[in-house]
Amino acid sequence: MTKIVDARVIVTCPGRNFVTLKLVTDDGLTGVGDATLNGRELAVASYLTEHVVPTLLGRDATRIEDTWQYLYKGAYWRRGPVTMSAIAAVDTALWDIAGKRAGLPVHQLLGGRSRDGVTVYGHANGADADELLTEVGRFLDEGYRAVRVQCGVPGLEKVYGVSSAAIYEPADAAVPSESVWSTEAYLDHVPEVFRRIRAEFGPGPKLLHDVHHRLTPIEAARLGKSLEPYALTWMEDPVPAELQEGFRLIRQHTTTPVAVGEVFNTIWDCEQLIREQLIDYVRATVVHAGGITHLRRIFDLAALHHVRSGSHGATDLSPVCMSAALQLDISIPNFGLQEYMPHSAETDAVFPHAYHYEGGYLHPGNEPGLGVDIDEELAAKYPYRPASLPVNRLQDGTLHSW
Ligand code: GCO
Ligand code: MG
Repeated sequence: MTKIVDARVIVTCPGRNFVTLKLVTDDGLTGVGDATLNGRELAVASYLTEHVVPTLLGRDATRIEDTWQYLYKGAYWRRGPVTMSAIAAVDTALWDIAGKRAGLPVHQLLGGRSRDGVTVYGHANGADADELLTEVGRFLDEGYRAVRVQCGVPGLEKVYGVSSAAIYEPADAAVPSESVWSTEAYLDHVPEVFRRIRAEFGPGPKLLHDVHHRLTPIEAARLGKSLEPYALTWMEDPVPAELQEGFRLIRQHTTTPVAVGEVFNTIWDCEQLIREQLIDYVRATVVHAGGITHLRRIFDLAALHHVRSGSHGATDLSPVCMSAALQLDISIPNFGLQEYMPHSAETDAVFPHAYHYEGGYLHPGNEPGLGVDIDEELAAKYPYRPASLPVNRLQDGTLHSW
């Protein structure tokens, strides 16, 4: 038995907000877990501080599964992003400790490497197709094999995923900023953008596109069909996914592969999607889907149904989450792709990590545990700043999905 003797919840804002749990054991090991929920950070911090930390002190740090069950079943109120991010932070920190105790990287505890490196996709975006083409070219020159492509739409001032900032940051204001959306303008524009990209770069690069939950199933079916000639690797979040059977309609109409899952918190959010083979990639993440223990369960179910992983890896997930995701990515049999948006230099300094990018791949490194830490002294220099995700309205003012 190795007791947890300290548990600290660290909120820091090195350019953007992150919540991190750090556990300390009586034999002097430490473990970290990401608990960041973009725009709702303090809810998870408080859930951890007020309700979870008191139950952790004195617990056996080697009982990872039991602790997961204790926090999930013990709360009585199951699921939801706040609960599952808090559980994820504890679970991730315990895996980190387990790896350090064994002197092995966590992927060795998960069965070892199934591949040499983790193929990642980068984000190319442009205000118009010309700018976008230059960006796609830049990513391919940097060795990326897969690129997510987002383009401005004529007539719309702001579009999800399109920004001139070096570090993409949608949580841009304390009170949500607003943008205006037109499905008609979007559906009219996107196929031409992909036609130009394929014409310029040929069939080689994997191309992805994020719809960000903005369409209905029949609209998504139309988009998927119109993109078939350009052989996308995936069309992401075509519709909001609360109604899992809504994906059947998309499936009946198009062979464009579908990816979904960045807002999922448990296996129950995608059980039908996976079981009925309504999707091709499940994009749940360590931090929002209950940690390494639960995400592994989701990926194992997915493997039975020809669904591959495609984990979310936006900059609002900390390097702690990325380190944990890479341990899974490198080890599971049904890995697909990993999203990768480099963090700012300030963030990287607060979270020193072993993973590194090379030629289209991320490599988790071979440090014992997750291979990441938080510099608490440096973190303390960046106090929390309120920041919210934007909202989106139709042209008549109706609130739409962002
Ligand atoms: C992605 C995502 C993100 C989210 C963000 C919300 O595919 O990378 O859609 O950009 O919008 O993580 O906090
Ligand atoms: Mg997305």
